[in-house]
Amino acid sequence: MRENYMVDMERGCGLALLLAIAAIAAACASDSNNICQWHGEVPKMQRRIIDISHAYRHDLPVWDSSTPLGSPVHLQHSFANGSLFNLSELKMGCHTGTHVDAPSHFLQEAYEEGLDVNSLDLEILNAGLVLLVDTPREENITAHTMEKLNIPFGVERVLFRTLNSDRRLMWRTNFESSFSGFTKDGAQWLVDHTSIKLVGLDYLSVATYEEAAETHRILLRKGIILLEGLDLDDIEVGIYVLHCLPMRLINAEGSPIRCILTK
Ligand SMILES: *[C@@H]1O[C@H](CO)[C@@H](O)[C@H](O)[C@H]1NC(C)=O
Ligand SMILES: *[C@@H]1O[C@H](CO)[C@@H](O)[C@H](O)[C@H]1NC(C)=O
Ligand SMILES: CC(=O)N[C@H]1CO[C@H](CO)[C@@H](O)[C@@H]1O
Repeated sequence: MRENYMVDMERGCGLALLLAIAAIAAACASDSNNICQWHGEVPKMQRRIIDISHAYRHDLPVWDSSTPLGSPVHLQHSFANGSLFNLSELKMGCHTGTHVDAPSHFLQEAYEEGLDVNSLDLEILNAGLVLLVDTPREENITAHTMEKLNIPFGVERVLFRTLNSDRRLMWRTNFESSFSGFTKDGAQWLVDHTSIKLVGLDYLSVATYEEAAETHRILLRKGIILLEGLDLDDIEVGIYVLHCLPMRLINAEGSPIRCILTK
């Protein structure tokens, strides 16, 4: 089972709150005009966090490669080198592991317009409702599949869990080109019949290997944000709040991204 854990906001913020309350109390004590009227309860907030990002493990599969990732972190300065600190360099592809695609990944005009990862809309990536669905395992995500899934109009973010999760493809060291994803007609159907602005899938591409370029173009042309390489294991189908933050990489057509769900 995946590691689900509870975050007790009260505990994390306890010290900060105490300090704030002490400061308010001090201000109030010396306040003759009585501006300190706040007597509310300290709010309690408890929510479950589900991490849907893969760790950058050394055995993570890499697109079109039979060699897994290895370590992307390389020590440059260390105690062994007479330095007073350890300092590493990060070196990996922008589309490694759990990542996001920007329109400039497949569209020349988007590249020219500067539609890099830094231009992606955080309103869509962050703090919005998302629907997790299971796709029929016997087919790729075609127009027919999309029709069957019957995603209500108005839903803007959808994570599609496919056969890839059953096959545990993100846990294999070899790249597997027979992974499930959107076909061209599936992408076209999504663009024509839904209000979806963000699509997430459980392998390194939202589009099938064979139709990768054209399918990406159909989705990216409409400004749909594509999350790839998500870890959707052991999560109940349903509605969650999605929180994703890419790096602000200028000119990059993709970025590693940390995505979590809250319930
Ligand atoms: C710091 O560098 C030393 C080598 O000098 C190494 O053994 C150690 O693992 C490094 N620690 C971290 C956290 O990178
Ligand atoms: C999806 O398409 C790929 C080709 O890109 C194919 O290898 C795979 O078998 C298809 N999956 C299903 C479930 O039909
Ligand atoms: C001169 C020296 O000690 N070089 C080392 C600096 O640190 C790197 C990474 O730990 C080593 O590979 C070098 O041998």
